[in-house]
Amino acid sequence: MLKVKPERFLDDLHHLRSFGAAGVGKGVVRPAYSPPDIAARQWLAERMAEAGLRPQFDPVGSLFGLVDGPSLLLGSHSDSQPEGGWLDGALGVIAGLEIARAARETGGPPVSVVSFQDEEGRFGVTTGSAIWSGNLALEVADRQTDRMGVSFAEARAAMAHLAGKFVDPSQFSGFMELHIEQGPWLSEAKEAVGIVTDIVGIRDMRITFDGEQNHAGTTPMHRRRDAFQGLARFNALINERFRNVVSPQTVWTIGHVALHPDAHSIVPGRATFSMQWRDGDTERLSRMETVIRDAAEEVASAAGLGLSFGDMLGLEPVPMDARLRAALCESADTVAPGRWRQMQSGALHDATNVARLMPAAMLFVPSINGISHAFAEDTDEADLVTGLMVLAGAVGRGSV
Ligand code: HGY
Ligand code: MN
Ligand code: MN
Repeated sequence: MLKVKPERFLDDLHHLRSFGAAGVGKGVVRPAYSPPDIAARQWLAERMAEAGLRPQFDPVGSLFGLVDGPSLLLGSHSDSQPEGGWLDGALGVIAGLEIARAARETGGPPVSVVSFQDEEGRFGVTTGSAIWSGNLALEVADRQTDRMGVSFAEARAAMAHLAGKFVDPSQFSGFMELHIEQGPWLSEAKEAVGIVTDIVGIRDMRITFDGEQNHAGTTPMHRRRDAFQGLARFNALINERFRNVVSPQTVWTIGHVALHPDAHSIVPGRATFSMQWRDGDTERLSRMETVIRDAAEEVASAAGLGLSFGDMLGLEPVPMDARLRAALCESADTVAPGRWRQMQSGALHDATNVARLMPAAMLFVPSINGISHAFAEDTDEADLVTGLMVLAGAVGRGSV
């Protein structure tokens, strides 16, 4: 077993939270390319160098800490949601750093580390690793915009002074990512670890209804072309039509809505919103897309609204690599006997993209009350250390 140092790991994890610390509890606001995100990546690069790793930023700001020659890659991401917690992504990066450091100190196997950029999708879905893996073309990524209309190309320019070349993935023999579960199952069962069997797929696009902006006091109801009313009808229609398509695992979310001009006394002239859906079955994801496009077209035509769809971004469902998964299961059985399970991931992760390039696997630790993507996200420190130990055990087995 590699001799990792749990206190050093926890100290680094708490230090990383100081970049963008916000809200009550252990909240973080560190969206991709924000000043705290860039500062955190520069601090991580220093910690990597201190650990004897060679830091390298790629053209989109993903940060690698490399050893020379072939190695295993560990990591996750260090950007956060607009309101996030201290562990989503950060846990996997700092665990990777601690294991790479311990491996160098104690003559363990060669381990490199990565913190991918924009996993949280300010500009889409797992942007940095999607580009690195070839799942997303850089030109397509560059034209994506965030909620405020800033383009990916503009945002990544803020890291241009740090950027090097894309890292050659052929030097890595495999990728493992430790993450919080972000769901309730481990916490409810009082279990310590989940070994991921597969990660669901996702589709994500922006939809816009264009109506007629007008006075909210003088425009009779029958003359309005109210873009928000179009969105409301669309939402009711897809909820109704999905009934015959979805499974209990399927989820869909309209998480961002922008009304123009966004004022109490103006009939909205435009409604732009995010439409995201996730499932473990590609066929079902496609059937849902048909429902969405048909419903939007029907609503637009019935209400006299303009309609446009943005680029549809997506990732396919992926199974985790059997060999790496078996190493994680063996390690979990040693570190936390009787307190672990195998489970599907309903959240997306960089491992989905990296699986295109090399064998990839993941493990989870519990999220207290199943909460994340919120300031209240947290995990008992004993569980964080258990996750570190299980990952270190799998790396140290030699079979990976
Ligand atoms: O949205 C996701 O599943 C991930 O946390 N970015
Ligand atoms: Mn994450
Ligand atoms: Mn997340």
